[in-house]
Amino acid sequence: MECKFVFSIRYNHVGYGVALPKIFYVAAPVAAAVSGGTFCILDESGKVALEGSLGRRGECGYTGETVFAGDFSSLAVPGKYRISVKVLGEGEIALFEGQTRLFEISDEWIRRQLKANIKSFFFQRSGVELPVEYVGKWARPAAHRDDALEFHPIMERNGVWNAHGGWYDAGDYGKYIVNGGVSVATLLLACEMNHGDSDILGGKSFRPSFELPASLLDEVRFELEFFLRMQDEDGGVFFKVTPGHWDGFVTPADSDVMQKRYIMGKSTTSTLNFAGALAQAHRVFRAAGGHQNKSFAEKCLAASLRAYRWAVENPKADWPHNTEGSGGYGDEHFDDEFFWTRAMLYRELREDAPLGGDPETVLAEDMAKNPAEAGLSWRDTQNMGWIALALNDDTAPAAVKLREKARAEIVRVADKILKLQGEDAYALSIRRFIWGSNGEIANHALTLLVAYSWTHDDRYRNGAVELLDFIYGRNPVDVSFVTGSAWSSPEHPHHRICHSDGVLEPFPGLLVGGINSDRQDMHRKPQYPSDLPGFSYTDERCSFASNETAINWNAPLTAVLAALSSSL
Ligand code: 9MR
Repeated sequence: MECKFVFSIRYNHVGYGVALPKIFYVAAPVAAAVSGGTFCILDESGKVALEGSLGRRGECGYTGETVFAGDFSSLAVPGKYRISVKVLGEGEIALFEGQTRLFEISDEWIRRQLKANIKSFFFQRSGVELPVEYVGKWARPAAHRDDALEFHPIMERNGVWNAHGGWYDAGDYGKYIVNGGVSVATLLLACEMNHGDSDILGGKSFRPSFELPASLLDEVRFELEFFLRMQDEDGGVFFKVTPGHWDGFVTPADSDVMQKRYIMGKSTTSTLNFAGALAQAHRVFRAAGGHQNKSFAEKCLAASLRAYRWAVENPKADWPHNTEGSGGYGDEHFDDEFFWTRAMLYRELREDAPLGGDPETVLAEDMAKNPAEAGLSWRDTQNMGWIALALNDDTAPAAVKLREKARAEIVRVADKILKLQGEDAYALSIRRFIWGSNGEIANHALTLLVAYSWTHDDRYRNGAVELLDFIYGRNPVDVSFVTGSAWSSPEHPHHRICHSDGVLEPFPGLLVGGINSDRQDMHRKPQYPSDLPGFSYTDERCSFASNETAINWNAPLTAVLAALSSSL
């Protein structure tokens, strides 16, 4: 199939930060004999604000393009601008002339997107009414109360269980502890990081500054209350709440009438996702101050400890192999989840953490077994452990030693990310477009900003900004991947609520999975624009492999925007 893109200007469709890097690309067909090019930045009235020339960045294997770059970082006057380019061939013949739409130079757009992103979690709430004063035309009645669910037949267990609340995972109506755990933990990290590096315990800073129905901390608590309900009497944590069969594109209220929902499974991974997230919640809620937060923090820590003990006694409890009505989130490697939990418990309890041995020795073994990755994922969670230790402000010598080691490890992967970005035409650090590639990209940006939080090395922050540029439009498919963020944003995400609520536009602030060269949805006949891997995205409801939204992709984006906005 011929690629529909010929020459294209690829840029951040939303905006660029005032004092941050401002780089755009021009993608040309490889066959075009480009000799160079020039650009100018025009302000809203068409006046030239800056002029420059294009430099060759390199060939892009996954799109079949040659990519050129223009840099207008020195333009630091807030306002609305467009880019105008002229690409030249041999003999100075113009091969292409074009202009972009208007975009912003401001810091405000970063805060605006942060707010939208936080609010998208409110939109994902299950079991409660979303009133019109908070969500306008997207209001919906309470459904899926889930307060007296039977156990799925595979569990062979009688009785009912209250699993009220929590976020829907994605475009489906399932609620999962694996994935919910890494998502809520990432948002807790956003609270920690937004507080500035001298005081990493925070979360409070969101309260006065965001005119949301709930602050980020309140939103996080909504999920954590659901988590607490998912803990069994013996300390183990149920795996998921699932409808009996996959829902159609119906509202939560209709799904409630049409389908029975169940509690399903209890695994080592779900129990450790819970334990890791709740130990971190102890830190964040205690630091938020106030009697209520403090007693909630204590409750979280006690629940975390009970869960950890269960996991130690049940170190190989498998995930429920049933995907008749919800996703699998199957993971057979538990070392990373153990490390995550132990690091979090150590940060809260120091030497008293019941890690089955001297905590420093146990953690040193965990570190050796679980090298950091460029980013977190629902499956590979060890970075949570590394980050907890790296951000530990404990001045005890053992904690300082672990902190230094963790910081060096995070800097190692951050440097690797930068190197990979430097070698890629679109400044990406991923080497394959998987399901949820935007989540992976956001997670790499988060690693860079974690490294930035103590190094203050601008290269890390700049790398993160370039990854954000990709998410907001500087990509092969010319899409700003967050709903409602720009003219090019997804309009038809694979999301049951968005497609059944009778509102034309999807709720704003939802990050979709993005380019996915595995295209697991081909049987649904999506119209991908080209066969090349870099064009594996389509804004169609049927494309669950490229156009779904999920909490574990939104969470790192929230954390990145939170960390970035607090660094400005
Ligand atoms: O994000 C998950 C991805 O890594 C897996 O490859 C995929 C298939 O198992 O599932 C994705 O997660 C989905 C989950 O199973 C159910 N809710 C929607 C999630 C996002 O598509």
